[in-house]
Amino acid sequence: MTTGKSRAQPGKARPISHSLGKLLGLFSPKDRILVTIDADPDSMASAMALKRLLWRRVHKVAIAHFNEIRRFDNRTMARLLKIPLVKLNKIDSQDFSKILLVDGQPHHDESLAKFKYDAVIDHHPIVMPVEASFVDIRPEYGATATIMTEYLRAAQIRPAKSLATALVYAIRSDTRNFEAGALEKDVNAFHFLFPYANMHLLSRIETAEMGLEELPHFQQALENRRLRKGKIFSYLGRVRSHDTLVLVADFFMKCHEVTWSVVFGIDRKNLVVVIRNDGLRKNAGALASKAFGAFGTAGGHRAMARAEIPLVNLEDHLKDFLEAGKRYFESEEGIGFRLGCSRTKGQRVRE
Ligand SMILES: [Mn+2]
Repeated sequence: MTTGKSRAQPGKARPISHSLGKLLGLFSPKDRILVTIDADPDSMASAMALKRLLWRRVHKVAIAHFNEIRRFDNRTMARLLKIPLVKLNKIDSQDFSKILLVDGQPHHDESLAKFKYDAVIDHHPIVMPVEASFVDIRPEYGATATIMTEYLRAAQIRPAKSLATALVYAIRSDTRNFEAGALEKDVNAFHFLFPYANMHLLSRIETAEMGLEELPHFQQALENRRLRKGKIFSYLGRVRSHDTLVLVADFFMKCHEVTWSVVFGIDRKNLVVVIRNDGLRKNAGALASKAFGAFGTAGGHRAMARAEIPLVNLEDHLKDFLEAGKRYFESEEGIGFRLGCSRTKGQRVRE
């Protein structure tokens, strides 16, 4: 990394203490800083860490997100950790002397691309050059929160409870609880942060998966459930979003007797099927393609799959289709669908 105009250069090990000096060197006490994010746990935590790093070094720091925050865990995180977020379209960038971006790159969204950045700190792969006075992109890190934790450590800052909790959740979230792409650096950052984090806040954020408006769907899912030989089947009728079907399908899998969970529901103009299994010698993706590929889009992985069938393809066969679907999953060999297929307009598409 060089001073002045700098471009991201992957693959070079750069000591954080060196980068810290360069980063802090950008700012003066009169600066009014805008940090733009695509709000998710990693970007929110990274922006908080950046705000902490700049504390008493600049006049003020605002964190602005352009996206709608829909996920309940993210909303709970912002609320419980009191993350001072503002909506990007509600602010005037002219009020700020420097604009920063964390956990993303300008080309990731048009809302970000319109700014000229002073600093970009990120861990996503570099697919095109990123131009800013300061660029620190480390694709070898599982989370930007890990990079920011290293900055805090280099600056000898002990994170407050809410900041540490945010960073811990961000690392867990971006590395899918260390299942995907977790590296020694992410684990090290996690170990450093853990004693400062608040476990009650963390578990509250983690368990906040839904709102009360989902409960009637659960009630219906339980009433409609059919269980045979470890396979559970339910139809929820119309739902607000297919996320509800995922919540219900995952919920059924919590029962230790259940090996397959298949949940049907109607989301806008599609019949949506969410399939889960215990992942033991089963293939949900193959089953979804086989059962539903002829009617709409279907596919997925070994343990999870989804199919979306345009209602127009089923015409007035919805009831028969659901009945056939239930029988299909209940039968041990699989009996296949017998519907008026000649009348359907679907085609086989893999997800
Ligand atoms: Mn990230």
